Amino acid sequence: MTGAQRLIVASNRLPVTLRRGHEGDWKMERSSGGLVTALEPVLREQEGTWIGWPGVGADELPDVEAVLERESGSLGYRVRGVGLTAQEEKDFYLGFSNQVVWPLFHDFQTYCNFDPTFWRAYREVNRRFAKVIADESAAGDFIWVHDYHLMSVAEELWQAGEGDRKTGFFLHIPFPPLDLFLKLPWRFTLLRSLLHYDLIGFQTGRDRRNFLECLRTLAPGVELEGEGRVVRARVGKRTVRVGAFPISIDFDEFADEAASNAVSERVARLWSEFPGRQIILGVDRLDYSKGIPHKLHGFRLALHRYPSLQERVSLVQLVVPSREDIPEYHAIRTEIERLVGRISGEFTRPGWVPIHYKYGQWDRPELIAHYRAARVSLVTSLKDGMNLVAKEFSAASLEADGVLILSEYAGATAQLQKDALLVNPYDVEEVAEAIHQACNMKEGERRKRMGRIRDRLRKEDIFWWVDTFLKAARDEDLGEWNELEVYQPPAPPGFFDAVRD
Ligand code: GDG
Repeated sequence: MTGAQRLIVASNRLPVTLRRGHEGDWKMERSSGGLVTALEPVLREQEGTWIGWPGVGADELPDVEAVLERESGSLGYRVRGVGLTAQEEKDFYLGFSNQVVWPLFHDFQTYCNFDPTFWRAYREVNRRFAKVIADESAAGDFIWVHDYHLMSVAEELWQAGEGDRKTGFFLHIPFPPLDLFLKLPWRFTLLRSLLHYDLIGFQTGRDRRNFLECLRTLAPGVELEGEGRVVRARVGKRTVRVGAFPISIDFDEFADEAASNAVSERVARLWSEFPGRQIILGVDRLDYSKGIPHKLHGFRLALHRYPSLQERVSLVQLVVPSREDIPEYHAIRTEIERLVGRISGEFTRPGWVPIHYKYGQWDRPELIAHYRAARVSLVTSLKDGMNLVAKEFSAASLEADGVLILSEYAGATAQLQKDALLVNPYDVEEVAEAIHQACNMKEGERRKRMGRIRDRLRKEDIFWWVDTFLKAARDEDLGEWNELEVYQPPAPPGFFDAVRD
């Protein structure tokens, strides 16, 4: 990006949340996380702005603007709020975003509620975001829009006569295959909306392939040019870049924190709670896409098939509350708790509990202590944009002796396929086998595999991700973007030779 260009970031949530205190004053909480850590320095350097919902109603926004303005000083970049009415929170956020796009894009078509009111609210809120962006930016600024809540913002900007901004969009969740995308009543409009961005970024080659397949089928005459990580799609007179950029974490920060005294003390405490036992760890938001019941079924089968695991390993499953107002999230919680009860009833003995299920939220040192104390991390997502938990566990595995069991449907699989133990979470026997293999893996092999995972993640961290995306937006020549890994489950060697003549 050249000197005069500024970076404007838009995401559903701002990195600061405001709540009214008892005396009617505004209390502000800053959220952390890899994305914020990576974007803040760029925003400071470019005198940029972050635009998003600060967690307040549309009617409260005028009050809040002054607080945000003040806060901008201490943050080193501007923050601008977009307010949502209670109805919009229902229809735009819980409705279209989380009961249409989220389930559909994670292949849960039967959980979708295609209510047209949700769609109208989505367009309206996207329009409002576009207005604030227009107000905050000038021609030539680069607008980086994040995630599935805001897919129509660039089109709204253009409709408002502000189409001279350069825009990029990054989808943090998967993009669905054609047959699923076709279920969406607003499929053409949404696809066209995305084409208003100059760069569309996905997590993996899988998502990019799905998107391009939708484009080829639904936008006749589209021409694709190039191969590899970033390609060009021409539709009529418009050319759009389409790329795959696997998001990551601040690896060094995680590793340093894992080595800190605060974390080391907690690790010692955890180990003393599980004397002589291996911890298998699950950390998931309570979401049907994370495959928590599948993980529990796999663990149960492993205990049955391999009795030597009993009393030797415990599954610690941390579940973080999420979207509690949506019925499917209640149902999945009930199912998980029923399964945990069943497995505990079947296997628990004096002095050993097979599953430690915890529902809540943990501060960062406690979370990192769990990562570091665990021998195995078990990720069984049924579909996942990336899955940062897998990367955080690996960064915290300081002695490089942890084993990562990873669902082949997590985006992280494309990068980590050689060294993680991959499972199809629908294959309960495969999950059980992987658990057995991980718990019995010799130290040398564990170190080799985890060492390579850590080397890779140290290089391809969150700062690499930001740089890569911004470079893909501005590079004239896309020639150097040739490499792209995709994951395809390999058939055993010679498997199809046995097909009859
Ligand atoms: C979406 C996509 C994609 C969780 N519990 C606690 C806590 N966490 C933090 C973890 C991790 C994050 O939340 C979860 O990230 P994931 O990537 O696993 O999953 P989603 O929330 O579904 O995120 C996903 C991601 O966006 C980024 O693009 O990878 O595929 O679905 O960072 O550490 N943090 C703390 N306490 C907790 O209790 N402190």
